[in-house]
Amino acid sequence: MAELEGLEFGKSDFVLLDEVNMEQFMENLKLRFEKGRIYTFIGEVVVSVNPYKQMDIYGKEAIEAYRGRELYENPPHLYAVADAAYKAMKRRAKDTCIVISGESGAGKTEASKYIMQYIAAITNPSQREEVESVKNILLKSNCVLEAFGNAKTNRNDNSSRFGKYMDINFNFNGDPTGGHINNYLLEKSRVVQQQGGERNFHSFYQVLRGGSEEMLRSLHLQNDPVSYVYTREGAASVVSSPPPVLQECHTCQINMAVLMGNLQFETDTESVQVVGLEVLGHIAELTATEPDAVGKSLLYRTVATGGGEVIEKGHTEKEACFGRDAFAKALYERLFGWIVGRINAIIEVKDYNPVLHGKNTVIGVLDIYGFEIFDNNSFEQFCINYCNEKLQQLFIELILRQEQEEYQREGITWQHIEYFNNQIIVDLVEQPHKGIISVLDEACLTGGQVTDTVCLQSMDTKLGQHPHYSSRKLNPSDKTMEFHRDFRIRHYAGDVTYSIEGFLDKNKDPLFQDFKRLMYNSSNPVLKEMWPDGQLGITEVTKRPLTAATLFKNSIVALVDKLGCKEPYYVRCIKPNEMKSPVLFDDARCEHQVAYLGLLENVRVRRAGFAYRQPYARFLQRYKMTCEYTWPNHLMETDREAVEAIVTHHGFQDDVAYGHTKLFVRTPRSLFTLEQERAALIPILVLFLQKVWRGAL
Ligand code: AD9
Ligand code: MG
Repeated sequence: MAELEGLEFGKSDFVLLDEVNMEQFMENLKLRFEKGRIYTFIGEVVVSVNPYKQMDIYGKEAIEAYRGRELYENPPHLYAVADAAYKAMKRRAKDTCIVISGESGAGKTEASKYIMQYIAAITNPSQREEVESVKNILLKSNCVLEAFGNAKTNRNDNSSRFGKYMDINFNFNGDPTGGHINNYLLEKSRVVQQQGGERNFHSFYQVLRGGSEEMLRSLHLQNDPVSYVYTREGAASVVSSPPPVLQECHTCQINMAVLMGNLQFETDTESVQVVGLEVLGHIAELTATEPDAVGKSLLYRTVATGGGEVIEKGHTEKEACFGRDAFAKALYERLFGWIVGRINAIIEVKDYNPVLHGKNTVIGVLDIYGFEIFDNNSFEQFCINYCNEKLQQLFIELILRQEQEEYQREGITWQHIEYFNNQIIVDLVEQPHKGIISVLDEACLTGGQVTDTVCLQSMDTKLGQHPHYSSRKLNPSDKTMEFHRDFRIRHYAGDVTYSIEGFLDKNKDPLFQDFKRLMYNSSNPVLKEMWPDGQLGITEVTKRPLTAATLFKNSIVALVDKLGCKEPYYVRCIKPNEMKSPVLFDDARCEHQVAYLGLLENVRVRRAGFAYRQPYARFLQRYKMTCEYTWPNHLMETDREAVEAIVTHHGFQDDVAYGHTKLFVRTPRSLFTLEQERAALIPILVLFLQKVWRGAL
């Protein structure tokens, strides 16, 4: 446990609190924040409070101080966790992961960048060129992904609007050999619409404001976001620290094609027409297609009749607008996926031969959108909050439940610690046939007649009794039924009311095949590559694609499985206030986060628990040289007795418990003493053995 700082900075590990209760926890957290100590341990977990100002704690000196050290040798820091994850990976050939959680604006993305920088700084001491280049790409990919995937929201000027999980692969030397990025659910609805005070993705403004005149001219763009419907909303708001201007790249071409929000439609007596043929021409040029073809895909859709006949059906004005927006969103989403794919293709580990190169180990870093409660919460918040429920469940599973179960299994006296298990909410969302996603999917499959409101009624019928679900009660004679448009989930982090409007459309996420075909037929090879499904003829498109919610659920289940088989390290981020102020500690807001993150329970489990455990035989093998009763062999009946002899010999018998098969050590310090002694003895032992070999003894 870290005790290296003076007490005027508070306790650097919550485990050291005199009493574990909310009052003391908050007092300590606040004191440390006010003293500029933004990190505090709970054992190996780091609790971080967003300082909202630049801190001078991430430089080269800090990196050196944490490099290769034990967790409790230095004050709490992200670097300590990063180093612990790295050491476990290198010394014990374990795959590890660092899970960074907390609500929007709590500092997850910044933390993930510092962790990546630390890992980059401590690896490859011999500066091998190919390793340096992998590191470079891993670090720089952040900047590109943030440009395309982050946006200003009302909570955070640089909010991640996608989830990111990055695996870094290491060779037996502990040097990075490559990596892989998984991205989760980009909030593409932002491309066409933003809430008041928010902006579209950074990339748009970077190109419009930062693109050279020549580039903008070639893209038929003006350097003013107010000129475009899709960027108008956020054009006025200035972000305090503008992200770096994007380099000119051919993706801008595609990027800008989504500025087709400026295309409008009008209905004359006969049919719907595109207003602004000039814009249409530009879009055709940018997407390397023909203006007529673009116009046609915007105004008509090809459908197969029951008899197998293929006909063209004209859109209504509303349908045309809907189709245009869906196309713009899909263009951007595919572009984003393509960029991630390109990065992966470059950083992917190639030609790795485990026989030649040893075991390939991995550190995963997860930075995924935090829990969100907005004034108006929609399908995206529903998905994001479900994801946070899943991650909380993993935390409970790994840190709270498994830990307690092991004590029970090993027969260690243990006072069970109560915590809220959010599995019930996870089930509410994802349970087959019964959960919300399943009801949504069913409604989407039923076809056109089912509206959002009808779907909500179906949810009420199925889930009305669930303790974490509520909605206005159904009453057919109730004239207010029409206004019955939202439902509420009692999440582990608080109650969120979701407006059902748009849920079905967003879940179905329809995109007319005509757009896909248009893009597949583009003479721009990059675009073509992004739209392979455009080659299907209309009669071949029979299978219903999976819905957005189901796709998301599947990806999150896979993510949790991936994390679950790694040794986890946690960073729990807290947002001190809503003002982005470096001096304000909003007690109520902070306490709420501490409560829902389960930090008090975490301290209790940790405090009652044991930091370290090892089977008797392994412990004995490693430390028998440190005790005269066990070296070179012991004469006791069991390994356990021999281990007891070592522990007593070193005087930390009060710091351990003896399980059925393992020794449990409460504080790492005891073990540290043993390790030091062992390290000091090894050279003497080597000398001794050399003499034996040489026959000198
Ligand atoms: V979201 O879920 O993506 O909306 P994050 O990722 O949790 O959110 P982020 O890391 O983007 O939050 O932090 C928000 C802002 O807080 C940053 O843009 C910084 O201005 C500020 N911040 C966060 N951490 C630090 C830090 N360690 N030092 C200085 C920080 N500023
Ligand atoms: Mg973020």
